[in-house]
Amino acid sequence: MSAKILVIGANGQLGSVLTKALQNKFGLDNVIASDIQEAPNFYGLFEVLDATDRNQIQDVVSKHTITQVYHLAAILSAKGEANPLATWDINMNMLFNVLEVSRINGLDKVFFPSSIAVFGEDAPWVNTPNNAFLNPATVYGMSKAAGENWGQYYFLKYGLDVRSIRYPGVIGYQSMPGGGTTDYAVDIFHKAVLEEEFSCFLEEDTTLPMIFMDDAIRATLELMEAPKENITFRTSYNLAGSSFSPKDIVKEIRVYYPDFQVKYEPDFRQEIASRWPKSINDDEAARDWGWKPEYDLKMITGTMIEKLREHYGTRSKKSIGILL
Ligand code: AKB
Repeated sequence: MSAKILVIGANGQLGSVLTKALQNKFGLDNVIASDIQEAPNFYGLFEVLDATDRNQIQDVVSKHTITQVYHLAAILSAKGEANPLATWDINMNMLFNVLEVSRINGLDKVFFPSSIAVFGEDAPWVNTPNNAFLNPATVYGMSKAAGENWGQYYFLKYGLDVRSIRYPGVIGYQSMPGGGTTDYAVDIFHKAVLEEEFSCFLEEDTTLPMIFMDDAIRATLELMEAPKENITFRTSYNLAGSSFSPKDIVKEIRVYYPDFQVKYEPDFRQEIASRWPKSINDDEAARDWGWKPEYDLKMITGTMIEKLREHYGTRSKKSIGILL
């Protein structure tokens, strides 16, 4: 039987791009996108779905004879701190609903995104290993660490094939992030191309693990394609792209926009970022399913600027560089 895929959280930063990639791979009729409201100009099959309601997930799974779920809906690290108990409730209940519906309906595979937010002060900050101690300091990080263990539990107890990646901050031109601590790293490119000053909510030398959207999508598809017996981590896989700070990005952007201005106005998100790793060791992902990132900061910067110039239709006189 061919795969019938349900994407939950299809309007999000990762979900919107992953949905297109899945449509290309499995065919338009085999991917059902869902979110709490339909995105404008969405192309394909869409269901309005509130994942905190288990019956709604069950109805969509039955209606479309779903065989795989990619559950991407979550409240992220920064937004989650505004209402910790509600964040825990929503993130955990959505996951329980997905796991239970998947178990009851005998689904083939489930994808659950985790995050570098699972790490806290007691994990090594550099080259953080897959099995480092997890003591997250945000509710989002706590919900991801707990979620990883629930995924493993459903695999061990029920044989449900749950797979997971710990994403770094994702940088892409296709969509905007919302509510995360790494969001600045997308916003900064938009401001550069629009030739506006950028106000950065992190300090200039805050190095964090990041990954380009195309790498993040490829990693997800590669993990989900890998033979079941290769998956030795049933909690989640570390995933590295490239690590850099706001200052590093600004330096690369100034190759194209020498007058680009940034002011640093750190807020509560600085404290979140300060407890996250600076770089990630992803040897297990490389070993088990052949993971290898392609994009470094130079390539990310070049691609972001090229694509955002196309998007905004700007060809600034002040900017220089290979893309003009
Ligand atoms: C966030 O900043 O909360 C997310 C993440 C790293 O999981 N982008």
